[in-house]
Amino acid sequence: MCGVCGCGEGLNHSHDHDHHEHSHTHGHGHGDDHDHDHHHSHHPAESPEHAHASGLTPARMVQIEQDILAGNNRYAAENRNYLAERGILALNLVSSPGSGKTTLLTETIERLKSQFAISVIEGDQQTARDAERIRATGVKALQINTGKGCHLDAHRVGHAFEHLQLERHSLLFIENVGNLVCPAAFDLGEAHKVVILSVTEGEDKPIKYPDMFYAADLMLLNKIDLLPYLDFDSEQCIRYAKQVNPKIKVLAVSAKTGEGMDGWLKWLQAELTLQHIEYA
Ligand SMILES: Nc1nc2c(ncn2[C@@H]2O[C@H](COP(=O)(O)OP(=O)(O)OP(=O)(O)O)[C@@H](O)[C@H]2O)c(=O)[nH]1
Ligand SMILES: [Mg+2]
Repeated sequence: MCGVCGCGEGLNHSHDHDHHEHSHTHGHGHGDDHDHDHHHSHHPAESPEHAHASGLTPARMVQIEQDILAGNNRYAAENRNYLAERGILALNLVSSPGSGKTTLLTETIERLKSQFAISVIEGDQQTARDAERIRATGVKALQINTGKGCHLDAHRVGHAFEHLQLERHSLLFIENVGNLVCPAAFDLGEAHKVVILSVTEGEDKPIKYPDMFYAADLMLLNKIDLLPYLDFDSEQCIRYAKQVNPKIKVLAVSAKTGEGMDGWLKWLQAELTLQHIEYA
């Protein structure tokens, strides 16, 4: 199970390795379309096998949760170094299912692909549908299927870096599993978490799922083309988001009509400039 929320990661999670420090070729046994040598070494306590719930005291569960997150943080630090050494900007896109992450990505890629090298890591419980949607734009994408898992973790994302053979000075999008809870706790080594909230979800989501909005630096309020048909209160939603995270930046967009995309692209370009990733 996932040691953070108890929602089931690891029930089907057959890591086929032991826990000694070693470089390795790694098969996750999840249907990922990769199996490659990797820059990570293994850390003890990084695997969900450590989180069998049955018969454990609450104190032991808390310890397990802390161990899992500490293990993840070590991999995330390795990922961050890997990205920094190569001048790669990585963004972790998080949201509930169906908010429009993949649609926003394909629209963004179409607008930027002639200017920057772009790669995408797609996290979903099942299917390679999103990676196929991304590949249709002509950029490299790797699907990670998490099975029962409810979030991407830094270890698996690190493997994906090598499989994708990320270009120096490029842009990497990581689309996380649709889930407003667990991905908040798992640092992947990204520069920023970007939370996408669609207007069909209700304006109260930032206060109901505060960890995610606290962890994100940018909130994209998507599907604004639907506002005329809804009683969604955008201003209240933004107030709630800033109540949880006063520093969060908010941009309203429609991935469908393209409204607001300029603001998002401007934000991206500022971040790319910070990483010294210049236009081609
Ligand atoms: N009206 C409208 N529909 C949108 C917009 N963006 C996405 N959609 C639709 O929303 C649905 C879900 O979009 P996806 O891009 O698959 O959402 P997702 O967040 O990637 O979904 P998961 O990966 O399953 O979590 C699709 O039917 C899209 O066409 C938008 O801006 N406006
Ligand atoms: Mg998607």
